[in-house]
Amino acid sequence: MPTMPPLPPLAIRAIRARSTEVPLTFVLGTSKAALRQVPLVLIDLETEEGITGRSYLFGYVKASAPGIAAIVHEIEALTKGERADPAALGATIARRFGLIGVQGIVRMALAGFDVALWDALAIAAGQPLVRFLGGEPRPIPAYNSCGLGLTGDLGALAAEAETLLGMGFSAVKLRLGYATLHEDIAAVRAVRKRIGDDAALMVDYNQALSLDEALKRGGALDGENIYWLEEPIRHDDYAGAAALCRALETPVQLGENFSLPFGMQAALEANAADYVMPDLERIGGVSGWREAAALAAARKLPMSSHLFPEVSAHLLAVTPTCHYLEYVDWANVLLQEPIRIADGHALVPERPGNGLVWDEAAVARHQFS
Ligand code: SMN
Ligand code: MG
Repeated sequence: MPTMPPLPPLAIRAIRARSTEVPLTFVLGTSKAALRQVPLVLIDLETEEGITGRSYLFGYVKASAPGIAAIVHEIEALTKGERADPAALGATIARRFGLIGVQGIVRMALAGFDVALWDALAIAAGQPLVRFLGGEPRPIPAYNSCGLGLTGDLGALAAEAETLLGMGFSAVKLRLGYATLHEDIAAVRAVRKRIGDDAALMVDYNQALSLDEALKRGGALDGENIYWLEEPIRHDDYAGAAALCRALETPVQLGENFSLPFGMQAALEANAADYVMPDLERIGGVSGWREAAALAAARKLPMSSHLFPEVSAHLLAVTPTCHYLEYVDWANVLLQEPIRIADGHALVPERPGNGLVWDEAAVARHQFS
C-alpha cells in the first residue's frame, strides 16, 4: 500500500441515510434468488467545514435497508462532533457494537460510514480518492456482471451476453447452479458460442453445490475455458474450497462473503481461494479494503472487487495484486456521473473524492424511507 498524507482536519456534523429501491436493467437470476430491483441505502456525511462525504450500501433485501439506516443513525449519535479519523472512529464503533457483534447489517453500516468518511477527507484534500490513498488514476480491467442469470431460454441468454459485451467489455460473468451439470454446460456453451473464444467468461454458483457435486461439475468445467469458478460451495466451507483449489484447473474465486479482514485472513490461511474478491461493505469499507489488499499482496493473490464499482475502481488502483473490477450498473440511475467504461476497463474519475454525486430528482423518485 502506498503511504498517505496526514488527514485534513474535519469534524462530523450530521449523517443522513436514505433508503431507495432501484429497478435493474438486467435481471440478476442467481441460484439463490432472482433480483429485479435492489435496495440501496444512500449515506451523506456532513462535516462542520461544509464538506459532504458520500457512499451507498446494498441491502440485499428491501426490509434490511431501513435497518441499516437505523444503525447509521446510531453511528451518527456516537461520532457527532468527533474528528474525522477513520481508524479512531472505526475502533469506537466496534467497541459500541461489540455486544451485538460487528457483523451483518451493523458491519455494513460501519462500512458505509467509513467510505463516506474517506470521501469527505479526499474532497477536503482536493484529490480523487485514489490519489489521496497514494496512487494514480488508471484504467482498471472490468467485466460486465449485469444479467446472465439462470434461465430456461438459452437463445435469450446468448443474446444478453452479446449485449453486455457490446457495452465496452471483453469479459462477462454467467450465473450457474442449474438442476443438472448438463444444463450448466449448455448455458456455458450457448454463451461461449455467441461471445467467441477471446472473451473471458467467469461463472458464479452462489454457493449452490455440495463439495462432491462441485468436484464433479468443476471437473467438467475445466474443459470449457472458464476464467474463474466463483463460490461453488457454502462460502464458509474453507476446507472444501481448499480441496477444490487443489483438484481443479479452473481458479476458484471467493470473497464477497469475507466478513472484515480477519474473515478473509481465515480463508487465506486455509488456502481456500486461488483468487479473492472482497466486497466493499462486508470487508469494512476503504479501511477494511486496505487491510485486505495487504493480505492478498502478501500471498500474491489476484484481488478483484464485488459490486460498488464507483469506489472499488479507486481502491483497485492502489491494490498491489489488482485483478478485475466487477461492473454493475445498479446505482447509475441515482448518480449524476456514473462510472465510465472504455475498452474493457473502468475509468477512475479525476474529480475530488470517490466521485459519487446523487441525482437528487432521481433519488426522490426511488426513495421509500
Ligand atoms: C451477486 C451479487 C449481488 C447479489 C447477489 C449475487 C453475485 C456476484 O454473487 O458476485 O455478482
Ligand atoms: Mg458472486
